[in-house]
Amino acid sequence: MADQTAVINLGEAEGDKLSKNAQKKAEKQERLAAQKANKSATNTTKEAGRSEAKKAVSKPSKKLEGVELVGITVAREDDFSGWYQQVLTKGDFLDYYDISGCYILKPASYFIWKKIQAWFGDRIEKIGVDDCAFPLFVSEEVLNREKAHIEGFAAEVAWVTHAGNTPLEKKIAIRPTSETVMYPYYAKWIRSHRDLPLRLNQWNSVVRWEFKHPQPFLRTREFHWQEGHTAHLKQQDAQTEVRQILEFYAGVYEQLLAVPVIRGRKTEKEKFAGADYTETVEGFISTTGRGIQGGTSHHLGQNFSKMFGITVEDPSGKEGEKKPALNVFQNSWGLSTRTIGVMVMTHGDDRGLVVPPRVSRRQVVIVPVGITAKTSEQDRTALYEQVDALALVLKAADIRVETDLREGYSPGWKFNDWEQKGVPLRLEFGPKDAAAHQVTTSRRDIEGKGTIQISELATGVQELLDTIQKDLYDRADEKFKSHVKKISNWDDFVPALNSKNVCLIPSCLTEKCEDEIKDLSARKEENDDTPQDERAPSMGAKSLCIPFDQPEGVVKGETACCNPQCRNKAEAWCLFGRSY
Ligand code: 87F
Repeated sequence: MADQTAVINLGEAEGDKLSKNAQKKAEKQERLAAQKANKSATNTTKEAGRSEAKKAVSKPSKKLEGVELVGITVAREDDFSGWYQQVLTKGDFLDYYDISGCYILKPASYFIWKKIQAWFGDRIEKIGVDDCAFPLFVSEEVLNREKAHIEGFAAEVAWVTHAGNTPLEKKIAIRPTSETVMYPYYAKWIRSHRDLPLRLNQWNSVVRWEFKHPQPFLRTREFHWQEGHTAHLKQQDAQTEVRQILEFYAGVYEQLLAVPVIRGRKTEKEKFAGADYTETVEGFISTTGRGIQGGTSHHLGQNFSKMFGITVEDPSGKEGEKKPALNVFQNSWGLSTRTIGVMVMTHGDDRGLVVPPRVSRRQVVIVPVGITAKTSEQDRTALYEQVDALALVLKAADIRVETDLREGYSPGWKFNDWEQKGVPLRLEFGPKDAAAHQVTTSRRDIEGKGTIQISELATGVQELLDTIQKDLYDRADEKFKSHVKKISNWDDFVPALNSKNVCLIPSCLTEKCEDEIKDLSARKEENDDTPQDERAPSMGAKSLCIPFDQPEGVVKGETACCNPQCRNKAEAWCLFGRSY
């Protein structure tokens, strides 16, 4: 058995001291984070045990009191990364793993990924994209065929070097992305223009051995995503698809996750090096004031088809006429489980997760209330039966409902438990509700309670879920919009960043200018040992995108570039910000 275990080495980083240090640091930070998360989980149990014991002494009661649930112990605004860790672990989305940068996606968060798969998968299928599965491994020789583009990424490639104790004749890479895995077969399969378009997608996981501080969902060494790779005869068809896919990505964020995004094009500096251009959806994390890339759709032009020899004969050639072969036009596009992290950071609060109804494993939980020591066994059973009946009505209407009839936990404990898990709507049902033919409602996203008549249960609940979905989006959208500052005067730029904004500035869009802006907006006095997330408030700003939706005010060849060191004229408004 042991002999069949593969050994994985870190490729290019082997001799790279700097990377090793960075890796050590990242791993130390990760260990601390995991320890912190584990400690708070252990404390929860301990404290719960203590308070349970206290209760038993001070208030003897026939009814078994539930253990006290210890909520999120740090405020979102005080310690955002501590808050994020607790919200994920206590909300049952994720657990830490003994390999730094790798995490377990528990059913509640994986359910969201499945919803994204269904929504996006349905749409790409309709436009003619098919799913498939290519191998996880790629030989060194094939990986290096993409040398120019892989160069910047080489240090992140993980390698398998052994089978058990036996060194492999040739080390094998684990895919960091599948261009090099797939494109040799595109060259083999595409023989004629009649084989086009070829449009394939994979739902898989890839490995990138990052040295930066890992963060669940946002930056992980293995991550789940979809990667689409298409080949077209006509450039225009490829370019149309790039935008179509981008719009689907925006739909995943906006319609499913209730997260607003800005659509735009990456600058030359920030685009994928193998692409002619990259389109992107960009999100915003309000607590840190940082932008976050949400998903990218690349037009690869003929860059890869030239490298991999993906050609067809020119269909415009007449009988017998020999025209030179045409290189196909290609796209690639990817969306990952980072989506879930952005969703959590957007909606979560000091009580825990807040999950939008459209993606929540449980949309509604019904908790029986008003049962006291005096309640007869018969009345209690009757109430529980009514609760079950309410659930059946909702299930019949395709609402994902659960009843919480657990014994030994008080209603208050159950409320907190479901709130921590982010269930969007709680229904309470007690003798008083029964008498009034109603249920009491409590939305996860706002304070206060309401009621729905039982005669209108299914429609009333569905309407409320739709309202919650919409309100979550509207609130996040308003927040994002209020943190996008249009700035033409450089002196206002860094103060705006420091006030947790992202900034639209007139920009010449050159790489040199971006480098200068990054430099000028970074505070350098910080000591380098500070963990990355604490250093973030002082990091330099990057360009996030050139929004498609351009405000008025930049006149090409007239308006000055915002960078004080730059003499160029502005090309467009470009969104800059500190970012993830
Ligand atoms: C890390 C290691 C090796 C990103 C990497 O965006 C290679 C790469 O090619 C690499 N990190 N990239 C760029 C990925 C481009 C592209 N691939 C298909 C996508 C979407 C899906």
